[in-house]
Amino acid sequence: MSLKQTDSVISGLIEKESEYQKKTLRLIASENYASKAVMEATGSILTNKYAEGYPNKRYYAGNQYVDEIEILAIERAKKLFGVGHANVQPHSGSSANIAAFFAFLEVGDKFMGLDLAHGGHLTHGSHVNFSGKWFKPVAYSVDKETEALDYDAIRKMALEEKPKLIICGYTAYPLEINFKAFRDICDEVGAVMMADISHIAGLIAAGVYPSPAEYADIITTTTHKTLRGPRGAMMMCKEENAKKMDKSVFPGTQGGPLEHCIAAKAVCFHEAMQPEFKEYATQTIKNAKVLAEELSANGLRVVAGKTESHLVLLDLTAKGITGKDAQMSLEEAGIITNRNTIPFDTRSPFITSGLRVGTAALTTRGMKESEMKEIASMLVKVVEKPDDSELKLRIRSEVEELCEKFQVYKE
Ligand code: DSN
Repeated sequence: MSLKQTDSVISGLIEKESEYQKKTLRLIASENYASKAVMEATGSILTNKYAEGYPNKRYYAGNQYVDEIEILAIERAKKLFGVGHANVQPHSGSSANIAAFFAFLEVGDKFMGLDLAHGGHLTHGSHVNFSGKWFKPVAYSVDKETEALDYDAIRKMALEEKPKLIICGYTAYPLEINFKAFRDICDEVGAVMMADISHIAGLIAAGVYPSPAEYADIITTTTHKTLRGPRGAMMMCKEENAKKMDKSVFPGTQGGPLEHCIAAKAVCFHEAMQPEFKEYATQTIKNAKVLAEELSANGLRVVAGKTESHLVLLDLTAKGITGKDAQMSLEEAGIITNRNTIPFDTRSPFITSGLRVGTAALTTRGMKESEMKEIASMLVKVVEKPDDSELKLRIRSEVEELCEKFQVYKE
């Protein structure tokens, strides 16, 4: 029986969400639209299979085809990112980071990560997360003036603190990361270098953003952000760390792998090797640059003054509106964003002074520079008059018109 016949309530809600995704502008930097092929694999019969263990070393019988699929996913990941070893089983970015910690650290060990308010992730040492509860985090920050990473200051902190591991790779940092500088710091203090490339994985795969492959001891990433695959994650490392990393995923922190997601990851890696993917990634960065310039020209302060990636972080302080209120007003106008702390934010992570916007999903829809200009203008109008209901209604219909021209899933 179809979903509609079995459960018309869920089916109806999915239909509504589908319409909503079509008719709104998705500027959430961590979101994208997976291809129909990726979604077909995700929704396949592979969800029926238990496959604890690794290819050719399973704890269950009947994995002949599942092994072939997982091996393909691993080999494609290795080729795509130029790494010695890959593990495609982590269920999520947080799961991958938990496994990375347990591969290299003991509970209570000290590590360094970027402050959450400065663009780091919860799993990079937040006190409400396993990383801050079970380990000893020391947070580095961006420079107060430039709002960029200050590698000298990070080095100085590392020399003083002597962490066992240093994380680079962030969720709200718009500039390029100097992975070589992190390697040098890690070598000097004897720390493990962990790169969490969740946000920038697609840009790295396409060769339009620097890669940590030759420098990092361990790399974690989600597969659904700029990489445009299924919701999930993966880990990569040099061959010498392969056993340690694999053991930490299974049996260390996970049980049965989600083979339907692993098949979808394999499809996504195949797609990411195609020339069109490089075009998409190149355009994603071009679009973000135009968006940053236009927002800035329209009076919004762009954190760090620019972007070199897919995301732009905005400081709304001068506009007298919080990130939370801006996010809500924009949502009413059909522009979907997320509030975000800015470096040295005086507001809580629930309220925030900033807004994070990204261009990956818009670029997947086929939007280019001229649409970015249009969107920047709409966004600024709403931020300047968040309570103007008529304006929000007008913008919403402009948004729908624009979305109509850029269908994601053509029938
Ligand atoms: N929640 C993701 C993001 O939006 O950046 C990170 O896990």
